[in-house]
Amino acid sequence: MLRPQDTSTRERKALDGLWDFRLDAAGEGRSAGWARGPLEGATAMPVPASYNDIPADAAARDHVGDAWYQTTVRVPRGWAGRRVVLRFDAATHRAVVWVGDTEVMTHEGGYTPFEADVTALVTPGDEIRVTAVVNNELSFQTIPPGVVEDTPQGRRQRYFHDFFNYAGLHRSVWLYATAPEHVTDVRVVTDVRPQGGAPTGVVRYDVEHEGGAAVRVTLRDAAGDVVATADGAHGELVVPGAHLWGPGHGYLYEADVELLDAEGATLDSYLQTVGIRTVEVRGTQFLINGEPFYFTGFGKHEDAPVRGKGHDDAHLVHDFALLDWVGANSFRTSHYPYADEVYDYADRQGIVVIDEVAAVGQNMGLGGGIFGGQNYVTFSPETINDTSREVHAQAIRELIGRDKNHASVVLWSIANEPESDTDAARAYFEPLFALTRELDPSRPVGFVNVMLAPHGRCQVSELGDVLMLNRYYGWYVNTGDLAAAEVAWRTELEGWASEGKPIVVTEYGADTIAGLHSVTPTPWTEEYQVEYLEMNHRVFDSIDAVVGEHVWNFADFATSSGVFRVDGNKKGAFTRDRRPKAAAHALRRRWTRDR
Ligand code: GCB
Repeated sequence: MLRPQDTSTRERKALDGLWDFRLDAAGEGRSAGWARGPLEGATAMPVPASYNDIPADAAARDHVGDAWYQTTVRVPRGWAGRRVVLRFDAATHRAVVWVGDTEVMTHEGGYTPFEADVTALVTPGDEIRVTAVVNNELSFQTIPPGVVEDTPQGRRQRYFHDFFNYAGLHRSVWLYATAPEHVTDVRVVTDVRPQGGAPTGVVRYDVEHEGGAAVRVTLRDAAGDVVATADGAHGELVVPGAHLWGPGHGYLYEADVELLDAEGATLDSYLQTVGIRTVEVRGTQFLINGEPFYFTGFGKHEDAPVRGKGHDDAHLVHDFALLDWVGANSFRTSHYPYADEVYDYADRQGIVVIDEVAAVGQNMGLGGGIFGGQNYVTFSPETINDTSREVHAQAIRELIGRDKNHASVVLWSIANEPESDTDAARAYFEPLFALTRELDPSRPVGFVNVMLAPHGRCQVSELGDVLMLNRYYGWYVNTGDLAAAEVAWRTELEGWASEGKPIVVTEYGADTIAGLHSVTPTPWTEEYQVEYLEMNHRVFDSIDAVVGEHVWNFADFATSSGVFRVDGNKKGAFTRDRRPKAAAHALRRRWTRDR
């Protein structure tokens, strides 16, 4: 799906700011027609933000069900004769949207955009009322899964993943205008042909559009100079002496995708950034531009005090500054697709991204232990079933549809820690791997394996191009005994290395309360976190197939309540307010030693 843009033919207007807001715990608003007029009894709610932590009220924080958002916006007068689109960058986890009294769209899935052509419902120069009902309930047929339980005290949402179920309008809402004849999709896939000293870059493109206009694509370099042009909806742009996009080197070209009328006048212009690079798995190596790449960095979360999962450019730029400070070259969008702005900035900064779909918590063995899912079977007709898989497939389609053109994205992760040691898991995942490869043959694909399905037991890993492993030797097992942890971890990892695929350790970490200290190896102290990481690094450095280390987590983050968590998960190298723990300094020493 294309982004709202300001170009010579497109205009956009953000609907961000304070919206009217009302919780609907009783679920009466839909039948009572709350969208048909101004929301009664509404309070103010900022967009973008999670609503949970804004009102200082447990009823909002722990709300289960519908939440109503409403605003009015004036459609610019200059948009007469234009196609007008209403777009939500995300609504967690699903929404129905009305313009005036008319329902215009519904969407399932909390982390990808959706939009509707509302031209027929608006008059340029007039105001419209936009209402969205956003629902946060998770079931076995949602991604991620959960269960809503009816209790004497009310409805309670249980879920099997380790981050707070923040909800609401987490990202921007837009009204935008295009010409009636317009570009509907663009795909670019790049290649590099070595040629003497300077490589030749190749940008293959496919343009989809409405109407019969001619397509022209003009590629400009970062200085704005035209370096290649091509005509037709499908084609190739060849760039001799190309500046390659690479880790730490976010060089971007820009493709102006134009629709031209018979006289050659521009009907539509969509600007697509292009980083020319290649990604390849060869043996146990992960190659970017033909060079072995070693991932250093973190699994992250979209998580901050007050805003919850609401996107914020200040947090974005600051987090990337800290990634640079600590020497990280990459991160994983654990455990869901992040805001578009994050990938744009990663492209610009040359930060490498493992892009993950929101399939987390599909594991009742694990969820059972920590989150109370012990009465469920993971994959069964009553739990995660064919319908769930279709929802999962659609989430993969939307992830790739949205992110396929980002140079920073080098690897798709189609699940985090699902059950993977059963025939049912294998049957569930096989078609999803096939789908991902069909949708994007240009990138490797994998899923993140859990400790409960160690080497020799996992039935899904062989479907992936890269092995992604989350392991907590020295934390959840061998707690406090790093010597025993080191032996056990090395033994397991050597087993995985025998598979002949690159291994990225996508999680290793130890909860740490900033300011807690000890002279002996004591879990939860800053010293223990450092020693734990050092032990892991000794193991990684002794195994060639390990091509990456992503510490869990970049920063402390909010979770549901539980005896395992002290005001959230504390495995951050940084605190939730982004102050470094001793571990951050230790990582910095390791990751910047060659700078
Ligand atoms: C994991 C999960 C992650 C948790 C983490 C932990 O394996 O992938 O979501 O937060 O462990 O800290 O337990």
